[in-house]
Amino acid sequence: MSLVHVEKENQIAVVTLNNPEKFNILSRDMLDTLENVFEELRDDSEVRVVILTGSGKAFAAGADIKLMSGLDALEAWRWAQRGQEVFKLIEESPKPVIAAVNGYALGGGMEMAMACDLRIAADTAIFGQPEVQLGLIPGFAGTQRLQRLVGHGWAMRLILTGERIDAQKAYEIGLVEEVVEKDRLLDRAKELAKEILKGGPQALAVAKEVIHRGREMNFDSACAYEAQAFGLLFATGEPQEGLKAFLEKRKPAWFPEE
Ligand code: CO8
Repeated sequence: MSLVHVEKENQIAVVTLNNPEKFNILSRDMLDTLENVFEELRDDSEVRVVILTGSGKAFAAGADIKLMSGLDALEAWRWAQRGQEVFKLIEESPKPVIAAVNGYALGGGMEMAMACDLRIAADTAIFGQPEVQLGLIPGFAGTQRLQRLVGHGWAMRLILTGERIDAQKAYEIGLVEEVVEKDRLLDRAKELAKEILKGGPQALAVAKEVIHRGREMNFDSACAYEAQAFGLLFATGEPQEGLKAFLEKRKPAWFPEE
C-alpha cells in the first residue's frame, strides 16, 4: 500500500497522506514519496490544482520522533534540510496547492500545511509547533514560514509555548483562511480548486513566483520584478486570450481544445 494516495479528476489532484495508524508522520519514506508525487504532478499536464490532505485523524503529526531520537548533529542538520527541500518543492509547485487540514497538524505537519498556498481546516483540526517540548526547534522552515504567515507575536507564542490551538483559533490568527465542518472539507477544497481553475495556468504560476520571490526583495525591486513578470506573461498568449474573451463576453479558452 502506498504511503501517499493520488486521485486525479477534472484537472484537480487530491494527494492524501495514507499512513493513518501512524498519524501520517513524516518519515524518510513519507518525505521521499511526497517528493516523487510532487515532481510527477509538476510535469503532469492534466493536473492544474493540487489538494493536500491526510487520512484518518491526522493531516500529519510531525516528523518521525523515533528516527530523530537516533540522529547525531550532522544527521539532524541534513534531516532538517531534507524536510525543507521537500516542502520547498510543494511551495514552488507551479500549480496552486491547497492544504485541506483534516486533523492533527503538529510540528512538521503544520510546517507542511504552511508550505501550501491556501489552507482550509476541518473544525476538528488541531495545530501546534510542539518542538521545544522535545528539546527541538521547528526545523522544516517553521520558524520562518510561521512568522511570515501570522506575524512575529503569534509565531513566538506558538513556538515558545508549544501549545496546541484549534481550527477556530488558527482562523483567528490567520494560520488558515477558512474553517468548515469536517464532512465538507474535501468538497470545499474542490470548490476552491474550481475557482482557481478559472484563472490562466501561466498567470497562476507567475503570480505564485512573484509573490514568493518578491517577499524577499525591497518594495521597489519587487514592483520592478512584478512589472517584468506582467510583461513576460504576454509572451505566453494567455493575457491576449483572457482580455479578448472578456470583450467577447465568453469564457477564456486557456487550452486550444477548450
Ligand atoms: N513520530 C513518531 N511516532 C509518532 C508521532 C511522531 N511524530 N506521532 C505519533 N506517533 C506514534 C506514537 O508513538 C504511537 O505509536 P505506537 O502505537 O507504536 O505507540 C502512535 O503514533 C499513536 O500515537 P498515540 O498513542 O500518542 O495516539 P494519541 O491519539 O494518544 O495522540 C497525537 C495522537 C496527539 C498525534 C500524539 O501521538 C502526539 O502528540 N504525537 C507527537 C506530535 C509531535 O510532537 N509532533 C512534532 C514532532 S517534532 C517535528 O515535527 C519537528 C519537525 C522538524 C524536524 C527537523 C529537526 C531536525
